[in-house]
Amino acid sequence: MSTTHTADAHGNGHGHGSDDHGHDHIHAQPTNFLRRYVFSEDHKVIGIQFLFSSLIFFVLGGLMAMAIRWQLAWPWSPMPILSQTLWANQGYRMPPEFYNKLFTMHGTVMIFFVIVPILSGAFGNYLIPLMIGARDMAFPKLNMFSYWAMPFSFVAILNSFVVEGGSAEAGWTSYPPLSSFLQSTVGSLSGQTWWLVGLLFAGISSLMGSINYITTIIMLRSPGMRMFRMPMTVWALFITALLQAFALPVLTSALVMQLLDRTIGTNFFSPANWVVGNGPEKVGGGQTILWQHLFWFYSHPAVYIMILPAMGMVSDIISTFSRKPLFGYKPMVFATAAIAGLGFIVWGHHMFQSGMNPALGATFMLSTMMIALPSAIKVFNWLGTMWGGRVQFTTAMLNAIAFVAMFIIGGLSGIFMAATPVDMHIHDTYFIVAHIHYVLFGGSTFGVFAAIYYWYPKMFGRLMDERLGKIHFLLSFIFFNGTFFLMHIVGMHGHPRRIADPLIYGYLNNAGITGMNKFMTYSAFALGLSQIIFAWNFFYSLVGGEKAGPNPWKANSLEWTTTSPPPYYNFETLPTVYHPAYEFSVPGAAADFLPQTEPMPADAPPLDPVMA
Ligand code: HEM
Ligand SMILES: [Cu+2]
Repeated sequence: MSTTHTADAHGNGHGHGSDDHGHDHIHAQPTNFLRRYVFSEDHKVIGIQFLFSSLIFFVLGGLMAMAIRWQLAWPWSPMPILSQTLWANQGYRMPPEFYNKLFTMHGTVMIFFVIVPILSGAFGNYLIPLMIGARDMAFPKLNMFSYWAMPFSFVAILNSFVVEGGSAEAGWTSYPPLSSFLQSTVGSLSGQTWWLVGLLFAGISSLMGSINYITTIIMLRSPGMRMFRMPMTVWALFITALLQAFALPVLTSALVMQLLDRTIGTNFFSPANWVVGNGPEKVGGGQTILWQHLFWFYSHPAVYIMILPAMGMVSDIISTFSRKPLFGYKPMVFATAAIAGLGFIVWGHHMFQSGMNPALGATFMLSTMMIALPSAIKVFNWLGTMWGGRVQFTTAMLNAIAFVAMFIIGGLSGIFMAATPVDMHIHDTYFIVAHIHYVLFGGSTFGVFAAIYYWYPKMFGRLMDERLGKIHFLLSFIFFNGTFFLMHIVGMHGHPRRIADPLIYGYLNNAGITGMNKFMTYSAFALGLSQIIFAWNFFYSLVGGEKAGPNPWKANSLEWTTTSPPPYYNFETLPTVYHPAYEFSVPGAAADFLPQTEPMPADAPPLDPVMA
């Protein structure tokens, strides 16, 4: 790393500084509106573009969830708005295949258009250069393309709703033959093709992003920012980018293969001698199970793509608001890497029921259960960080604590599913839906809320309202559990997942299922409505929030050493880093925190070797 980090920033950033080293010169900020806010190459603007796009899709996915819940509580009764506009000539009743579209698109949107882009796209872009002391990503143009690949996928996914036959309805996992035979379902007309195209573009976007993150973190750290001084957020985003880069090509190939099966008549996933409907006999020769292997080889690692960044961000938030160093920083890094590594060899646990060799099933069971170890390390380290700390219950902290608590529940139900004999019983029931949501909503989504409340002042220069934030948190937490906890129980009773009308099963009529379904639906509506408080707080604070100043939470990492929002070039001079980001309550320090840019006081005890 160069010594030119003292290159002076020319006032408003015009002109080039003493730029003998690529990453340290300051480009002039474009003055043209389009180049500045639309086709921007600034990682911060791109991060915020991802943030807004994902929040819009969050609303869309949430509305679909409400429709799903309505149907489950009052099967076939008319739904507000939808029945009047779409099904007037069908007796105002939702057609059953529409239910299939709902859960398919709800899952697809929430995973590929909300959680992945918000964690990696929004926070990855926004935070990585700021936290490692860089002026931008390594490849700003590529970064711009990574955002602008998304509108193609937005168009493809939204368009799938209006094409003949409507959107895909083979589930977000899109198993053949439902997905690959044009005649198999209504939604397997062009809706499924649009689904594949949408995912392809989302994948291209992710891949460009991850190349940028990996290169940036390896190449552009500011002087003194050793790898083991990086905040956990950066570590988690780094490891996630590696996961993306290794796993995504496999999904991309599988998507292309399914696209070819559907369009030019290849037979990668079509077995021999199949007849669908009145169609001709399929020539076939392919394997439907092959799709499952390829899909889960990506999508199991992808579940960590959907939670590791949140784990990283929550680690930093918990340390800041406990005013204590993160307990066991290095073990935390290694646990993250271990989870990612193990994540690659366990995909078969999604296929226990596909008729695999029991020896293979046992292997996948054991390797899956091993993930409990690094996960437990993380949980204990979060608890250890809070233990004995002077905990400040800010909104961000409350959401972070909820993340930990809900991740514990989601992790425990994961162990049930990992055990092949138990999975026989709960496979494809609401137990699975409970698990998904404890991890993805209770975990990742509360992590996202924590991150938004925490970094909002950095992004927009103003604080969100804490009182509204706490009300939003409390209502979300209560109604989240009201919505999803009972799903474990109805699942144990055998309530199938992905079924529009559970009451066609006699055994479910007698088990109190209807009452529980109604309770969950009321909670879900309340959960959805609670988000209005969040939306209000978010938008109102943009103009009316209290001014934040550079470091409202008195945190140590580099992004807090620059203004809020940061200038175009991030830092006046590239910061020099002297220690990890967790030096809270250092004996001898003037304040209870010590920014990474300030050397340790002379009389401070040496850093704990596990920490340094
Ligand atoms: C108000 C919030 C939400 C509610 C009420 C809700 C409700 C539901 C329900 C009832 C199902 C099961 C559909 C069925 O099996 O027939 C489902 C499936 C699913 N949800 Fe959600 N959900 C919510 C938020 C989320 C979030 C935030 C995520 C991810 C970040 C998510 C991801 C999924 C996934 C992946 C599935 C599986 C879809 C499938 O089986 O193909 N959901 N949701
Ligand atoms: Cu998995």
